[in-house]
Formats: sequence, structure tokens, C-alpha cells
Amino acid sequence: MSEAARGRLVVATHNKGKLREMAELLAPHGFDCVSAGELGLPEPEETGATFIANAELKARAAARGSGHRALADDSGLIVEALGGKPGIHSARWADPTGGPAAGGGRDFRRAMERVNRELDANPDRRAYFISVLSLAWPDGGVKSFEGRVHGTLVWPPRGDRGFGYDPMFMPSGYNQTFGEMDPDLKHRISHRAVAFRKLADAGFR
Ligand code: ITT
Repeated sequence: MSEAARGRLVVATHNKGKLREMAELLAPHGFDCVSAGELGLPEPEETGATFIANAELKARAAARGSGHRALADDSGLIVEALGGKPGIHSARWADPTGGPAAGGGRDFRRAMERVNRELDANPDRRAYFISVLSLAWPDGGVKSFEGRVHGTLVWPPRGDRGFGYDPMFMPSGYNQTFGEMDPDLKHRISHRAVAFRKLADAGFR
């Protein structure tokens, strides 16, 4: 479908790694994409208790603020042996104080070290990434799609591709971490790719 037919879509994230991945996933679909950051939209506080609540909150805020359709992602790493942590707090574990949005300066080496430390000698290294993609309209309508990818956590971290926890996450069936993997392959198998396929299958409507 042509760019004109698809129209403008705001990518409602302030995370550069995510923005790059979302733009690459959207590329074949012919949208005129612009990021929330480029439009100067504020970053809403993530007050939801679930991935879906936070994804919808971010998408709705961007759609209302811009007057265009907006796509947001709320995602995180779920470590089985840690009872699901860091979960919805995955970004927060990289903040300098370990607390809520401390104004940038995220350090994912620190966050990955914390995961590894809390796992200690636990032999259960299973984890999965989850992504909820929410598409919102300026009138308040919203639709959400969820994707997961299962794997195990390795230590030390490997690779400098991707972002966030990628260097310590090895997806099931592969012997490379997301940090080592060719981005094209990550885009075929990741949690975000799975959610994105569901969204594309729904026709963005
Ligand atoms: P926005 O809300 O502006 O989109 P954010 O980084 O605050 O950016 P989240 O609240 O959804 O986004 O945090 C999700 C965190 O989970 C993110 O910062 C990463 O650390 C981690 N994460 C999500 N997807 C990931 C991926 O594909 N690879 C590695 N880490 C990922």
C-alpha cells in the first residue's frame, strides 16, 4: 500500500534502540513514520501495573498529543527463577538509583549484573522477552497485540548489537545472544516481531 494511503504514524517511544527496531519492522508497510521525540511529545509516566496498560497509556497519549495514529511498545524481560522480575520494571533496573525514571543515564551493564547476581548459582536460567504493541487513534480507540520469545540467560554478556538486555539473552534454538545476532534475524524471531506480525495480520485497522 502506498505511503499516502497509509498516512502518518507516530512511533511512541523515547528509547532509541526500540525506535530503530520499530522503524525497521514498519519499513515495508509504507507509513510516513515520525517519532514521539521528533514531535516533542512528552514521555508519559508509566503508571500501569501491566505491559498492556503501559503500552496503551503511551499509545493513547501520543495519539491524543499528535492528532495521528500512534504505535507504542511496552516490553521487558521475565526471568522465571526470579518470579518474573524485572518484568515491567526492566527499564528501571538500569536507572542510576534503581528507581523510577531518573532522567536518563540508563546503564544496562548494571541491570544485567543485577539479574545475574539475583540468579546467583541458580541453574534455572530460563527467561523470556515480552512485547505488547498498542495502536491508538486520536479518538481514544486502541488495539493491542502481544509477542514473546523464550530463551536462556548467559554470563558474561556477549555482543554489542541490539540494546537493553540483548547481550545476555540467547533465544531457544540459537547459539548466539540477541547482542551477537544479525538484526535481520532478531527481527524475524523477537517478541517485538511476533507482536508486530499479529498487528500486520490485523491490517493496522
Ligand atoms: P519507551 O517507554 O519510551 O518506549 P522504555 O525503554 O522506557 O522506552 P519500556 O518501559 O517498555 O520502554 O522498557 C522496556 C525495557 O525492556 C527496555 O528499556 C529494555 O531494557 C528491555 N527490552 C525490551 N525489549 C528489549 C529487546 O528487544 N532487547 C533487549 N532489551 C529489551
